[in-house]
Amino acid sequence: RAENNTAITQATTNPCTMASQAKKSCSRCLSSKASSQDGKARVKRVSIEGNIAIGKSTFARLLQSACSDWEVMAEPVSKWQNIESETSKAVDEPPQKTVSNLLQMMYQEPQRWSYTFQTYSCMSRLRTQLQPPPAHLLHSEGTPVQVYERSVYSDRYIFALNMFELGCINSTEWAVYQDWHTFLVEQFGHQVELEGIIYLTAQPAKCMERLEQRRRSEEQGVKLEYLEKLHVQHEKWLVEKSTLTHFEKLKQIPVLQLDASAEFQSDPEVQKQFITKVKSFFDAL
Ligand code: UDP
Ligand code: D5M
Ligand code: MG
Repeated sequence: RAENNTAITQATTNPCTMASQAKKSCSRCLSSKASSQDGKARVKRVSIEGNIAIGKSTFARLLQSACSDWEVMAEPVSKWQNIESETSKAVDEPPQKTVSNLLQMMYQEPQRWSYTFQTYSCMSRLRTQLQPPPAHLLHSEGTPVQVYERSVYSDRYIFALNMFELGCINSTEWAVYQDWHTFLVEQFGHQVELEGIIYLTAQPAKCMERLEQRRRSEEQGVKLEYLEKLHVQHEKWLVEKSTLTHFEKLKQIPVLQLDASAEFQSDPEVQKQFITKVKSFFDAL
């Protein structure tokens, strides 16, 4: 147990952004594609994947402000940090409210809480991926895209798999997890499919630097070794394609790899390059 615990706890000058300061589709985002009657089917779905603290949320905000045809759904970290439960001791007494922080519980006692965490994070990602696109995307004349910060796929093929390999999820939990994950993803079918993945890459040391800079209290014990393991999982899944996956279309999904080690948060030039690449990627999906 101690060993397992250690493993874990050890606006710019770009044309898109300028146009979107008024949150309109910029001319470069208006594609020649005719506005289909079935707007919902036309909205592309793309996830942003990458290691902890690589800059996914920062990148997501950049996309959100770059073009009104792009709608970003953030990862619900605050939900995992604030789980409300109610207990009543007697019928005539008001229920007592308790708030627990599942993210912290998982980092502090991974063998006890990793499986529970996976059930909750996957459920919240399913919920996010099942949300219908906002109306303005349905009526867009450009290339409307719904962008998610991570997905039900990274939950399984990055985190849950890693937890299993570290021994924080036992083989029974892993079998149960895989069974319900496959069942749910297959049941929801097209509704949770992705058309593309943006993979942000950087060396784990860079992620460590950013993680320390962010100072999220639950992650204070995270070690470089853990980020290195997650990095390998991402590479196996998205670059080498050697991860054994269970959904037919997952291996064929186009992946746009971007080098996130550059200071894209503050460098308008890098932002401009990123947006240009993302736009071409979205147009080609
Ligand atoms: N960050 C940075 N430069 C960048 C991108 C991000 O310094 O080019 C910082 C950001 O301000 C934050 C930390 O890196 O303090 C982690 O970023 P974020 O929360 O976006 O990462 P995520 O965990 O969502 O991938
Ligand atoms: O990810 C938010 C935080 O949540 C970070 O500490 C990783 C953790 N996380 C996210 N999904 C999972 C799963 N499925 N298992 C375990 N831990 C997870 P960030 O990269 O900071 O946006
Ligand atoms: Mg984030």
